[in-house]
Amino acid sequence: MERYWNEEIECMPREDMKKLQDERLVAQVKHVYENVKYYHDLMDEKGVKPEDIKSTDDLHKLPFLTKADLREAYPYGLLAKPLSECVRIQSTSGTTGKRVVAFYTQHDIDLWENCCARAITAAGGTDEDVCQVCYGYGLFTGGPGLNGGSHKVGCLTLPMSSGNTERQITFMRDLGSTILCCTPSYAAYIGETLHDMGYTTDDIKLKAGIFGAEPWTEEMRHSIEKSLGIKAYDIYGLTETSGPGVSFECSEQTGMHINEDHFIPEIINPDTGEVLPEGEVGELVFTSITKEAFPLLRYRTRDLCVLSRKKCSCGRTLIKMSKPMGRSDDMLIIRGVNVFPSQIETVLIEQGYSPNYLIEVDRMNNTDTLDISIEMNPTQADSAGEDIQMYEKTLASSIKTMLGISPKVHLVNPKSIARSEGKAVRVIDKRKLHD
Ligand code: DLL
Repeated sequence: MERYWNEEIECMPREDMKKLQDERLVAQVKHVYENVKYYHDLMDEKGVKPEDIKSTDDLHKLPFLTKADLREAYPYGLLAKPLSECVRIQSTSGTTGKRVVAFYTQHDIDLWENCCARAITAAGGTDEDVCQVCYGYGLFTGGPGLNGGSHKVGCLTLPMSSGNTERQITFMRDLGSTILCCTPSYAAYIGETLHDMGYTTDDIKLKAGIFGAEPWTEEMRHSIEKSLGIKAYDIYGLTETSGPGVSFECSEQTGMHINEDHFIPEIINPDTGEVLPEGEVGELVFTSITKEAFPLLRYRTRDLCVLSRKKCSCGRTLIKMSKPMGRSDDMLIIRGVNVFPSQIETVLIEQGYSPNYLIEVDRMNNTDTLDISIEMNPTQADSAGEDIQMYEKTLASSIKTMLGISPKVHLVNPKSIARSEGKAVRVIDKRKLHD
């Protein structure tokens, strides 16, 4: 039986949800216009007044906000509440440029944790569960968000943070953890370590995982589900809109339900800004209609995906977004061809390799080069040189079929590629160093 954290909202008829969004949007635009000079100026520049926004049908009239705006307004320029009412900051893990800092009132923390509680409940979580949270804690939103959601649901919460993987497994076994929250790449590493320590899925009690914060493929999902003996659920979010829990997967696992009572999604053409109809791939844009301290209107996430209002068997009426195919700025353009790391991941897991790989892009004699290091399977490790060359050729040809360009594939020793405890780094683009 499907369980809901807030059935009234999660299964609300579309017309009622639209009415709720209309009211909240009108109030939010007024709040932002009156309290955030930066956005007030953007609206004035575009000639839009709060009175022009009468419902969600007018959303397209508002100006976009981008990461560049957040950097320009750093640190306090987009704050919509006095500091005396703010109780927390979180920040992005970005390594380039200024960090993005998001602010929360107690109301904002509550709504965020409730969104995470919806995700945990959709994954089957109840107050009987033991929830092991191995996302990073601190400025990163993963640990604090799922920790808060887990408390709300009433799970016994293990605030492990990431790292020290053998200790994670010891706790998981000793305390009988039933739900695991971490990045998919760390979940894969935990599964690998479990088996390396001589255990099987019979030695643990896990039943579900709530994995997000980075792109991952269906093939990766199946591989994690098998190695940990669980059902793996996707969860999405970004620091700018609060953190994890903007959307979450249900039992149907065909996309993530967006918490539309808090976040209005749009899909736009990333080049022209034009709003695209449902079903078309484009850049996801969010307007947060309930946040007080850091309410972003029409924030461009740079994540590429598709929205769908197809009826869901779980009973939720919340719109669904597809797994993001990656960020528009993560997409590699190699010899003029668009390449997402996830395409390579699909091929290698399909062919029975582990999801441990590293993509290196460089430029030699004005031509882009693509080198992919992939770990051999332990059974291949003792193969003769010619056999390894044959495996490499087979992989290279499948990847060429997928991408349309030829890579150089290097099979490397098992366990020689660094494992990730948080967001995996799968790409090194050396061309940027020459620019
Ligand atoms: O990654 C928040 C989060 C924590 C989400 C834990 C889920 C679980 P940021 O560090 O600000 O916040 O990074 C946000 O990560 O714009 C996407 O590009 C990517 N991302 C997040 N979730 C997913 C997902 C957190 N499920 C950026 N699938 C977003 C693919 C994801 N990409």
